[in-house]
This record gives sequence, C-alpha cells and structure tokens, in this order.
Amino acid sequence: MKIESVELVRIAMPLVAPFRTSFGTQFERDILLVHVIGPEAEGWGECVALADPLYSHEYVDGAQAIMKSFLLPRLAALPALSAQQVGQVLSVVKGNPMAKAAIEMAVLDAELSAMGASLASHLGAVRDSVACGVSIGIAGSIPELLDTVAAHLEEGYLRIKLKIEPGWDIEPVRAVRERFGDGVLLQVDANCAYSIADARQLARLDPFDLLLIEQPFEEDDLAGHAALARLIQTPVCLDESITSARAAADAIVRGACSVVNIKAGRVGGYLEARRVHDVCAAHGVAVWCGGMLETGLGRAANVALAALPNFTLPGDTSASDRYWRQDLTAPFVLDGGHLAVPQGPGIGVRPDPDVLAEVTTSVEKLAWSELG
Ligand code: OSB
Ligand code: MG
Repeated sequence: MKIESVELVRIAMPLVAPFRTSFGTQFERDILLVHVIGPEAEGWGECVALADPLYSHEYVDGAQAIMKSFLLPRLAALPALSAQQVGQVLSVVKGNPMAKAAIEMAVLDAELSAMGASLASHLGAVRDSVACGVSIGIAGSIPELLDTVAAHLEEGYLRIKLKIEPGWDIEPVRAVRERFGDGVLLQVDANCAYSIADARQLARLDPFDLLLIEQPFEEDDLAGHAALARLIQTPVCLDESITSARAAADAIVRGACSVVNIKAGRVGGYLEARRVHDVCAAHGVAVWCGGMLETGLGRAANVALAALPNFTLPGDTSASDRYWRQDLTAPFVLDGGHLAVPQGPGIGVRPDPDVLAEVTTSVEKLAWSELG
C-alpha cells in the first residue's frame, strides 16, 4: 500500500441529546479522523478518544500529537506499508491504543478498498446484519429514564443498557423491570464507579435478572472483579480493563469476567479486536461490540466486527439517529433491531463531502515523504 499524504481532520458533531455517564457528560463529540491518501486508494480511520481523559488515559489532542510526532513517522520510515504490520511496528510506542487503532483503520480501509474486499469479509464475518442494543445515559429522573427506554424499545432496539453510578443503580433498574417486564434484555454499565466495598449494594441487582454488569471497578482491579464475580449472580463483563487479547485471556483465567465488551479503539485496532474475539471464543466467553459514540465511519467498522461468530450478544452499535441529526456518512438505519453489515470495499462507507465540510474544525495535512 503506497501512501502519499495523510490528513488529520478534526470535526465537531453535536449529539442529539447529552450523554451522561459516571465519568462525565458528553454534549458533542470532538473527533479526530485519519485520512490516508495514496495513488491507488484512500482510507478513513476514526479515533475514538474523547475530548478529556476520563474514560481512559487518552484524549483527542493527545492522540493527534502522538500520531504526528511518534506514530506516523515510524510508519512513513518503512520501505513499504501493509495494514497487517501497523500494530507490530507501532508496538514500540507505549500505550495510546486509540491513536494506533485509528491509523490502522485508515490503512486497512485503503488497502482493502484497493483490493475490492470488504472489512467484514476480511475479518471473518458470518452474518450480514447485527443485533443492536442502545446505551442509555444517567437521566435526570426515573420518569425521564422510562420515557427514553420506551422510545428506544418502540424503535426496535433488542437490548437496553443503563449507565449506573452510586445513587443511580437499583432504583432505575427496578423501575425499568417493573414498567417493561422480564422479557427485556437489560444490562448496566458503571464505568469504574464502584469498589469492592460496594459488593453488597451491587448484589442487590441480582433479583433483576440482568444480562451483565459492565466494568463496576477500576480498570486495573482484576482481583476486585474476580472477588465480585464470586459474590453476585449477575455476570461480570469488562470494558475498560480489556486492553489487548492478552489482557482478555488474563481476565478470563483469573475469573474476573464471564463476558467481554470489545472496542477496537481500546485494544489498538480491529486486527487486535479480532484476536480478542478469538481468545474469548476459545474460552467459551461471549463477546459484544461496544461503542464510543462514533460517526458512520467508526460505526461501519464496528458493525463489520460485530458480524464475527462469537458476537452473540447485541452490541452498542445503535443507529445513526441515536447520536446525530446528520451523520457523516449515509445513515445507519435500524431494521427489526438490526443494522446491515456494509458490503462495499474497505469499511464500505465514505464521508459525505458536504457534511464533512460543515463539521470540520481543522485539517493538518502531512506529506508522507516528510514524515519518515
Ligand atoms: O463505557 O461503553 C462505554 C460511550 C463513551 C465512552 C464509554 C462508553 C460509551 C457508551 C456508548 O456506553 C456506546 C455507544 O452507543 O456508542
Ligand atoms: Mg462501558
């Protein structure tokens, strides 16, 4: 794959509604896109780092800086580049998986586009549509939450995930169960807001037959998650803690989780995400595809990933209109609770030039020959 230049494109996209989690509220997304341009093909990557380092240590300004100073120069110095090499070459730089993942996604998109192959087929997809859930932020009140859940069930979402934190856990779950019944697939996500001292409180979720509780404790607290898993009936799922395929294997053998949320950005790319999928499958651990409030670009790649065989639970791969009034790509539309897996070359979608122009806040254009 030959590259002539790369553009680091920053966009600002207002969310249709504020999204509140235990770590903060997102009103809009400030997103870094990586656009690689070569003589035969071009490719797009979406960096999922948020504006502030609150979900993980990464943040969007830092991601742009590390790409420019350390990641892109290492790739540009190679005599030739393939997507498959990106992870290996960049592994000498510590951390920064979201920055690395965005570059790998752009190179993969360009390379597969040149070959006429879809990302889904390249990753090993076994279905042409994926089951979708929706992640619902912490609401201002229980009635407000119930209205939001009702609207999403009406739209056809197959699973509801409630964000929780101390003071907003048992009551919202109870209210949703009472109003919508036992048939609704329901799970919760704490984004690290608890500690093992809260085990008794979290055990109070047991009667509500949740699919799982996602990341109750800090990222590095595998021992705590393993202890909790022994104390409560709700299956423990990890998000923030799963930083690689090795971390997934480690968490599983230690009994820290029985379900895994896979996010390509958090593990350094879609190719490592596939390895996480494979490790979990080998251990009989179900996985589902997480989300980071992506545009249609990242969503396209997530939906391709979610089409792999061991993605047996509905993902946080919601339709475009759950996030944006106007998506950057042709919108993803829910059809019977499912999104169609893009079949075109590469990630199968392209930014709409008019929308892109409207939301772009800056473009940094770098010549490949001057980076290496
Ligand atoms: O923990 O899964 C999370 C969004 C931003 C950061 C972290 C998380 C989330 C979500 C939203 O839950 C998932 C989505 O719909 O994209
Ligand atoms: Mg999560």
